[in-house]
Amino acid sequence: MTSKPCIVLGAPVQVGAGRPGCDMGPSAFRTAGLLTELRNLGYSVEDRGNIIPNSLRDLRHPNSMIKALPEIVAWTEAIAEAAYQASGEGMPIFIGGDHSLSAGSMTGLARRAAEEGRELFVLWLDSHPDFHTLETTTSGNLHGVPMAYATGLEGFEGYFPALAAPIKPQNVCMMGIRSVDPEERAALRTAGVTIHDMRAIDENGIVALLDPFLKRVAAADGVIHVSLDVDFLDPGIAPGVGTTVPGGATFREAHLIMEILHDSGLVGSLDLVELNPFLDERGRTALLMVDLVASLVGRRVLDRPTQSYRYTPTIG
Ligand code: 4U7
Ligand code: MN
Ligand code: MN
Ligand code: MN
Repeated sequence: MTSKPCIVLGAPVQVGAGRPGCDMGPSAFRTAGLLTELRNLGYSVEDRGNIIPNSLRDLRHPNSMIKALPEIVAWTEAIAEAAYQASGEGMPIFIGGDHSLSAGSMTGLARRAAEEGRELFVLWLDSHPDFHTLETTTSGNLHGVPMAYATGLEGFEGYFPALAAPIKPQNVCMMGIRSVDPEERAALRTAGVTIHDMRAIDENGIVALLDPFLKRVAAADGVIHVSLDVDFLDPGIAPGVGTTVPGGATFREAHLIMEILHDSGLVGSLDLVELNPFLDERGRTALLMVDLVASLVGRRVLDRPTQSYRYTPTIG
């Protein structure tokens, strides 16, 4: 991992999801000890508080299913700016908030990477590809569109901010996928994104799938943005999310990804999204997400707490 400071940015956006509650996500991550955990592992940490969305513009789209377009655009603009700034100073960790926040984080990070002449790669850990365009979404929930937007699919112009540098679809690796809508399937067929669905994980294991991606990133001297949606994890271990899909990643599969990523030294930024504390059970999903971050930044299995992971929050 980087010795750069970790810069924590809250983005309590929830109108991109179908049900309310994600606006409490940033608070839950902080209560679950995200900052303490990072500091205990030797990082300097700066909590920039929560991002404030830009002011709303009157935006209407012919697809009448779309919900909260002006709000999501306002969030995307503000998050993109914050991401661009923070990525010049340290390792940004975005705490959501629903997954629409990644439209902003990826836009800002892509701009930064382009300016530095560095290739940006994305590891997308999610049960969904979030590959709808504004035309194809039928639920109208805009947490289902960020990856299509960030890779430059058509139809976002005039609504979402113009991308200084769309992310190359060949630079995107998705893992854990198990819920894809027909329109997304059609778009993904031609896009050139790497998709490792849950069956691929079952059959091959994490190492065989992740290694080739990391080798490609290293060969390109690239940097990885990790976008971790809570619903990547199996609902049995991570109930605190509005879009549970059975058959998700296990505790060890998720930790192993994080441990290997740490050793690669290639990760430059992270999204933690879709946590819905209203649906959680005594904070266990928030705690698990923080535990995964610890593995990502270098805590080894042998250094895990001996007690089963029960963090008692303290102030300060
Ligand atoms: B998430 C969905 F229909 N595809 O568009 C949609 F299945 O950020 C789900 O990955 C989107 O949780 C899920 O509403 C968005 C649905
Ligand atoms: Mn390290
Ligand atoms: Mn998602
Ligand atoms: Mn999802």
